[in-house]
Amino acid sequence: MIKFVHTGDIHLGLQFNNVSFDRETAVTRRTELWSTFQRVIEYTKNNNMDFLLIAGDLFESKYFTLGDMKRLKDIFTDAIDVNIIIVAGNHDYLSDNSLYNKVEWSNNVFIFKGDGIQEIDFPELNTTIYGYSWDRVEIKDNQLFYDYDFNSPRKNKILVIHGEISSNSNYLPLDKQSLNNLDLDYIALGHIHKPEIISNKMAYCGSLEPLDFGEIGERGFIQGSIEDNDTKIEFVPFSKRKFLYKKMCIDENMSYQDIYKLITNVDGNKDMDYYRIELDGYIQHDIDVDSLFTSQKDGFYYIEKIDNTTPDYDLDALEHDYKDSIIGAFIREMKSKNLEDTVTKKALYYGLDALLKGRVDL
Ligand SMILES: [Mn+2]
Repeated sequence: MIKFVHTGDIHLGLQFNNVSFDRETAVTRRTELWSTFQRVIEYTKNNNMDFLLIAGDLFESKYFTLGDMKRLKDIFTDAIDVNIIIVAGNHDYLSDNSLYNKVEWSNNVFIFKGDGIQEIDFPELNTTIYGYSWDRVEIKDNQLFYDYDFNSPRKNKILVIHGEISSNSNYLPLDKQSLNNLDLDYIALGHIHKPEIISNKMAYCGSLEPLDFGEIGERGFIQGSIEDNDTKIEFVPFSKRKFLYKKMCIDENMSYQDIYKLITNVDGNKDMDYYRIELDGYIQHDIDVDSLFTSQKDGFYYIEKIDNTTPDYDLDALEHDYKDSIIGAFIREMKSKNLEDTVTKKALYYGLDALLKGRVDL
């Protein structure tokens, strides 16, 4: 039997410029990518894994330094009994001056290089690993499988590749049926950041740590074993933090304190996770949504807001205060229609927003 961990899309070095993080949160997140990756290495050592499969986008070439690469080398050297298999993806593709070529790797590290699919043989483990490394930033046309024979005599056969299961993609389009038809025991896929077990012989590991609010929910790696051509795989949640998106519906009967408690009582791990909370519905017009969120800061590791509320006006008071102006006339006109109708009510509120504040938020 052989045992493996399949990871990828780690994006070491990422700057988090595209996320609404402040500098400190971004710097912390960068260090967490490293520490979680190091935890994976410890995991493979402690669980006597034969292979660590890294299916591309191990690092961000744009931000990675030679110092970072040496650090990676030392981490791998530390796991000398684990065979570490690396294919490059679109973010760490192998150009001539790739940092992958600038360090002396320990002999447990195998990086796929060269044109097309290559194979690395592990006779003592009765295993052949096939792989393909990107050598450019986009690959639209996939000719890789047309004339390649996966004909190794070894019992266990694995393919590691970074690409997108799709008929039309700039990121190495892969055809699920063609992959299924290959005579392989496991296909370790990278590129899609959402983990997905496609079959008992094929999976996307997903990102190891989620990278932004586009990556909601559990992240981790795939762990598997192959024995007599019987492949077993499972997803292992492993990320330090999660990104969560929570939508909360409120109404004009709720006080500041009611809404405050609703946010405070959100489920999940508030000390650890990144929360994006959306407020929807009518809100008493004198409740300050910014304050509702800033006052939560102590209770959350990270919280940000999406404010989709509509201020609820005291129509009678407004009508009285503005009885001689266009605002009073507007309220009277709209009241003569059916305010139970949500469209009419919205029209009234947008109109009041425009008249009273000189703005409309749509
Ligand atoms: Mn990626």
